[in-house]
Amino acid sequence: MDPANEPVVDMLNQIADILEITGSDRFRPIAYRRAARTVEALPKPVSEYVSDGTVSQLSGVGEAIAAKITEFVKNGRLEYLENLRRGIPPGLLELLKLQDVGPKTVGKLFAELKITSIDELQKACIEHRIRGLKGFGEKTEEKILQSIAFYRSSSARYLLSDADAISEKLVSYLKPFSSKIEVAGSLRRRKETVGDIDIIVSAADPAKVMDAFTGFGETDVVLSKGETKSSVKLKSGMQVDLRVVDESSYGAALLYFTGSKDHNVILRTLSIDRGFKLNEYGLYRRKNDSVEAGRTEEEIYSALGMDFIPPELREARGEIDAATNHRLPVLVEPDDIRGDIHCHTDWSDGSNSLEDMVSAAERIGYSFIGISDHSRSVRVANGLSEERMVSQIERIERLNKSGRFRTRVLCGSEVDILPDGHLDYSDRLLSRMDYVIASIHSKFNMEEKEMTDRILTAFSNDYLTVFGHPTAREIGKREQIAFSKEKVFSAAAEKSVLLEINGSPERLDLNDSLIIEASKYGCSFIASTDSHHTSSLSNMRYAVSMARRGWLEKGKVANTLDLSHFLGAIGARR
Ligand code: DGT
Ligand code: CA
Ligand code: CA
Ligand code: ZN
Repeated sequence: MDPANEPVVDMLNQIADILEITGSDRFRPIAYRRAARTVEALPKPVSEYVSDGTVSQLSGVGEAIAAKITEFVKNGRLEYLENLRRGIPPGLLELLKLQDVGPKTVGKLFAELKITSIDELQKACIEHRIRGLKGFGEKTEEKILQSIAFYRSSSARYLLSDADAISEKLVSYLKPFSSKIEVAGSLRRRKETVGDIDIIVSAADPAKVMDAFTGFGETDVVLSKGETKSSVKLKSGMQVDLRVVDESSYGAALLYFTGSKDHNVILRTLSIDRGFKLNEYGLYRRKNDSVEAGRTEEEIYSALGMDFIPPELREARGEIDAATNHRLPVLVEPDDIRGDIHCHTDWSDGSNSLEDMVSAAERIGYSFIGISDHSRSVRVANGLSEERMVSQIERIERLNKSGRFRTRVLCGSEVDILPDGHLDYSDRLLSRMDYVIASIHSKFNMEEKEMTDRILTAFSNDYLTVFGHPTAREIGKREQIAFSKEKVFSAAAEKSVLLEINGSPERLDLNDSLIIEASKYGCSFIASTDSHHTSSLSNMRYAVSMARRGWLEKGKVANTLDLSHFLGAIGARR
């Protein structure tokens, strides 16, 4: 989605949510959601359609909704929505953030039990008052309690991509005041979610940096302001800590505040064993307190007899031993990636045409791009019937023959793994594709044994190339599906099914710890973006971050191969 359209999409969906909660109308919520989907898929900011007066001609956007979009774009607010919001208790909208709790459920909980907040809902579950409602049972109470626990454990953290966006803005804003500046903390380690942002700066005039920092346009509250450390809370709710340090201590501070805490603890102990003392100011000889190192991280690691440890590995998972024995992996890098084979186009639920997608891939410099639209069962995503799939295959063959693009177009599909484990297309059709990504998009709640069988059945299809977003989790929204890691990962290794590292910011699936686990079974991986828009092709960096946190070298990531070897690698599976 064009980022400028996000507030408009949220606004339309929120109107639909409130209308559905109050149950005042059956059809208007559907209309608002349809309009939201249209705006989501627009190739440019909706404000441009407002300016040239074409907004009411967009599909699913009638005069009434067009007027609301126009008011919202012009004023940044919408009177109608504000009235709707005033008409319900504010806590009801937060209830919607719980997994498996939709507007109809919220409406019912409010109408029948007067529940207006997560706390009240929790209490009602514990007191078994939910099971008395029509259509609800003991199971529902358990599930709601789980959703509440999950929501509370994840809501205080932010997506890596959101933290990236704001920190990049902040760093370039502070750069003119700094001689050195870098992001530290979990964000520098590329952790999948970030609690707060940490920034380290050296500057000729520290007071000036601090003033600039606390005056940043997106600051909501200044939590503290000092000579060496300040903290602010941004309008998005995110907290940022800024530390100004002397250049002679810059490396030591960066090392300390990059963490992780567990990594630091081991480093400090090891420093003591070697006759040093390590803190955020430097590495000192214990016998006379003289400075051994501090300007750069490299210098400190090297004084301790270690190779430089990439931030993504600093999680106390054996990296310190590996660095001491000069056995750190040579991690895969963004530049190693030669292509992306998980991309959707407007043939299914993507926003851009096939040709636009290919030309965006060509601009990145990829040698190949794979088109993998949804299969027929995914109706909400406009999945391709077998006939449409055949015409897409033929279209791609013609496109390759035409020589219009230097980037080779591969034709695949993201095929649903149906509840019984069968794939959503006939083998005859699958045999005509360059590759097949098989993913789960339905019945996420199966018990572990049933889900494991479902996946293993899918793996028994020889056309399957990639297991897409293997755990199906969405960060903060949907938990991982349950399956036996041992059975699924060993089957993937045996049948040479590639495990996807999906770089879509809310998925990051597999994540670092599962990559490490799967590696123990000898699995190979493929990094991809699951792009629904040309602009999301750049999310490859998140897939690479997860791969790096998962200790992967380039040799374990299939799409670092050049085209002919890559074709060999996926063709070998036929
Ligand atoms: P987060 O913000 O929860 O995503 O995770 P971090 O790792 O960014 O943690 P944060 O912001 O609390 O602190 C940044 C780094 O500072 C942390 O990774 C290690 C270092 N640090 C903070 N407090 C301590 C501490 O008490 N002991 C040690 N050894 N290191 C600390
Ligand atoms: Ca942090
Ligand atoms: Ca912090
Ligand atoms: Zn998918």
